[in-house]
Parts: sequence; structure tokens; C-alpha cells
Amino acid sequence: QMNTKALTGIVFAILFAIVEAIPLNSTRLSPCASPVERHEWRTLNDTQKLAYIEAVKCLQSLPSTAGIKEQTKTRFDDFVASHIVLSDEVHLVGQFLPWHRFFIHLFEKALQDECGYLGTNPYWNWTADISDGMDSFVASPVFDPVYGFGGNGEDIPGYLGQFGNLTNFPGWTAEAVTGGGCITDGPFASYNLSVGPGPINNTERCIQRSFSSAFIYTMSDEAVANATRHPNFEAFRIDLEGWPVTPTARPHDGVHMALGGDMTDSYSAPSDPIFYLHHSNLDRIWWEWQMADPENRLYEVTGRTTFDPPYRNATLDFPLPSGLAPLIDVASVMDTRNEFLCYVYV
Ligand SMILES: *[C@@H]1O[C@H](CO)[C@@H](O)[C@H](O)[C@H]1NC(C)=O
Ligand SMILES: *[C@@H]1O[C@H](CO)[C@@H](O)[C@H](O)[C@H]1NC(C)=O
Ligand SMILES: *[C@@H]1O[C@H](CO)[C@@H](O)[C@H](O)[C@H]1NC(C)=O
Ligand SMILES: *[C@@H]1O[C@H](CO)[C@@H](O)[C@H](O)[C@H]1NC(C)=O
Ligand SMILES: *[C@@H]1O[C@H](CO)[C@@H](O)[C@H](O)[C@H]1NC(C)=O
Ligand SMILES: *[C@@H]1O[C@H](CO)[C@@H](O)[C@H](O)[C@H]1NC(C)=O
Ligand SMILES: [Cu+2]
Repeated sequence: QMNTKALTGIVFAILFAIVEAIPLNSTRLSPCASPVERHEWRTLNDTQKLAYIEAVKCLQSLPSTAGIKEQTKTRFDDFVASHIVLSDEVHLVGQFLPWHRFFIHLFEKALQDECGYLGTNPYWNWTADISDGMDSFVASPVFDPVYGFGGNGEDIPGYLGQFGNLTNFPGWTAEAVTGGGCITDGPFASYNLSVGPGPINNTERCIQRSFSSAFIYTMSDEAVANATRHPNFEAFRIDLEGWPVTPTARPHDGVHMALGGDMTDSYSAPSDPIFYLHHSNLDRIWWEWQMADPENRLYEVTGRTTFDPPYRNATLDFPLPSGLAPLIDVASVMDTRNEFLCYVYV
């Protein structure tokens, strides 16, 4: 008898084969007239921070419309569902950065169009929060209980994370891992998720975090520079995304692991609203890398399109599905200043 996971895998393999067969134009879209600015969380004033938080809470109160999973209750969870069903297609592959750029854009657009949000999606420059190790990390303005996303999960003694003892991550010990339970403060402490965790479950549950000091090193200027120093997209995107393609953590997976809880779930990570700030920061790092040599890098995309064989290479006409909006191709998200995306980072 076939289990649900295998069945889900087959259904998505078929869907994806259909999606891949749709020819797209690989058009380089026109530039937009005046790109809007995305800002770092701590540079927003309190009014702007609350406006973003209220808009996210608004998505958490609107009913689901995407129909990606029948259990999905809210618009916020539509995005979690999209990431769950596409996770295996959009990580550890060449389209990792393009797909997440598209995904953040759709989330930002939902905040604006469906919740009247007038701002843009902020990013979290975690490099600014590690000067004093874990002390400065937990004191980050993103964890503020009023003007932020609340702090660590409730402490579960001995908690080692959903992956247990991770020998490939230096310093992963019970002392390094704190929290583990539901977040207890901040605007999202009472939110009940309806989809996830993992690829198949749909369990009503709180947002969880387990802060860990074992990953602070992945947030340093040096860790970012280790990725951005590469002149080719292939080495850059691999050194930004990290484990298990790299032997140890890199900025992308390191920050997921440092926050712990839902953020360590490669399927339902967007359960934690901080996901959108972390991935905007990765998007900013990619954008700055592109801008350092636009002639060669603005439309450069490489890498396998699947983690497992048979392999083909990511190209500008490769389709990006979401279940949330019409399909677009990779070319449409390469330049953030085009008429589709129309933003820059400051
Ligand atoms: C916050 O910033 C916005 C945009 O610059 C500005 O319009 C608003 O007056 C500021 N609010 C406060 C309370 O400083
Ligand atoms: C991020 O933080 C680091 C460390 O404080 C700082 O050097 C860098 O300029 C910041 N970058 C942005 C875009 O905020
Ligand atoms: C979340 O679920 C718990 C347990 O099922 C329930 O007690 C609580 O009222 C729910 N909270 C919200 C905001 O729906
Ligand atoms: C999903 O549910 C199954 C069956 O209830 C359970 O064994 C498994 O641990 C759950 N997975 C996650 C990631 O919670
Ligand atoms: C950066 O790369 C150098 C050389 O490979 C390595 O020794 C160092 O540990 C890396 N730094 C981080 C923070 O990953
Ligand atoms: C993908 O690109 C690599 C590197 O350029 C090349 O060696 C390989 O043959 C390509 N694979 C396919 C299926 O085109
Ligand atoms: Cu992801």
C-alpha cells in the first residue's frame, strides 16, 4: 500500500512535469518608472513597524483562497501551504533564489492589495545583531514583543531541535539550544497555524522557536563575504544557501537554524513571519551581488533544477510555480527594478 507521502510526491512530480512543459517567453521585462524601497527592520519607525505587523495579522485573519491544501484556514497559511508543496522543488537548486524572490514579492503584494499595507516588505540584517554573540542576537529589534515578532519559544529543558544531535554543526549542544516550545510573547503568540509541520501534516499549532548559539558564525560579515566573493552564480548561490550541499551551515540555513522551531522545517518554515524578513535579506544580498557586476550577473542563472536526477539546468525560461499567482519564468525576477517587481534595497 502506498503511503501518503509517496502519493503526494507522485502528484507533485506529475504537476511539475506539466508545469515544466509549458513554454514561457524568457522575456526581459521593461524597467519600471520608480522602484519602491525595501528597508531594514530597525530603520523603520514604530508606526511603520506596527503597520507591517498589523498587515501580517490581517493576512492571518483573512480566509484562505488559494486552495493549495484543503486544510488551509487563512491567507497567511496559503503562503505556508505553497512553500510546503513546492519545498522539494525550490531548495538546493538553481532556482532557489529566483523562486524565493517571487514568493516574497507575492507575500508583499498580498499585504498591500488585501490588507491595505502601504509599505514594502522589510528585511532583517542579522549581521547587525551578532557583535556580542547570543546576547546581542536575543536583543535584536526583530524580537521586540511590541515593535517586533516576539522572542524565543518556551523553554523545554534538554531540547535539541527536531533533528537531534547534529554532528556537522560545530557547537550543537543542549546548552547551545534554548527554547523549543511555543513563542510566548509578541503579536503572533496566539496565532494558530493550520498546515504543516513537515510535508504532509496539517496540525493546528502555535509558532515555535528554539534559539541556538551554534549558528551565530553563519551571520557574520565574513560568512556573507565568503558567498559574495564568488564571481559566478553557481558558487555564490551554493555558499549562500548552505547545508547539505555545503558540509557545514551557511547564512541561509544558519539563520533558519539559529531561530529554530518552525524555521528549521524546510517545508513549513514560513509559519514564522520572520521567514519573510530573513529571505528578503538573502534577496538583498543576491541583488547587491548582481549589482556589483550587472553586465555579467543580472541575468546569470545556473544550477540543477532538481535535487535528484534526471538533471537539467536552470535557465531564464524555467517556470516558477506558486499556487498563489500565475506562472512566471525565471527571467521575470532577475532584475528587481523591472515592471513586475519594481523595488530596490536601501
Ligand atoms: C514614520 O515614518 C513615516 C515615513 O517616513 C512618516 O511619514 C511618519 O511621520 C513617521 N512617524 C513617526 C511617528 O515618526
Ligand atoms: C548590516 O549590518 C552590518 C553590521 O552592523 C553593517 O556593516 C552593514 O552595513 C549592514 N547592512 C545593511 C544593508 O543594513
Ligand atoms: C488556538 O488553539 C488553541 C488550542 O486548540 C485554542 O485554545 C486557542 O483559543 C486558539 N487560539 C486562537 C487565536 O484561535
Ligand atoms: C506528522 O504526522 C505523523 C503521523 O501523525 C507523525 O508521525 C510525524 O512525526 C509528523 N511529522 C512532523 C514533522 O511533525
Ligand atoms: C570563510 O571562508 C574561509 C576560507 O574557506 C573559512 O576558513 C572560514 O571559516 C569561512 N568563514 C565563515 C564564517 O564561514
Ligand atoms: C548543465 O550545465 C553543466 C555546467 O555547465 C553542464 O556540464 C551540463 O552538461 C549541463 N546539463 C544539461 C542537462 O544540460
Ligand atoms: Cu524556502
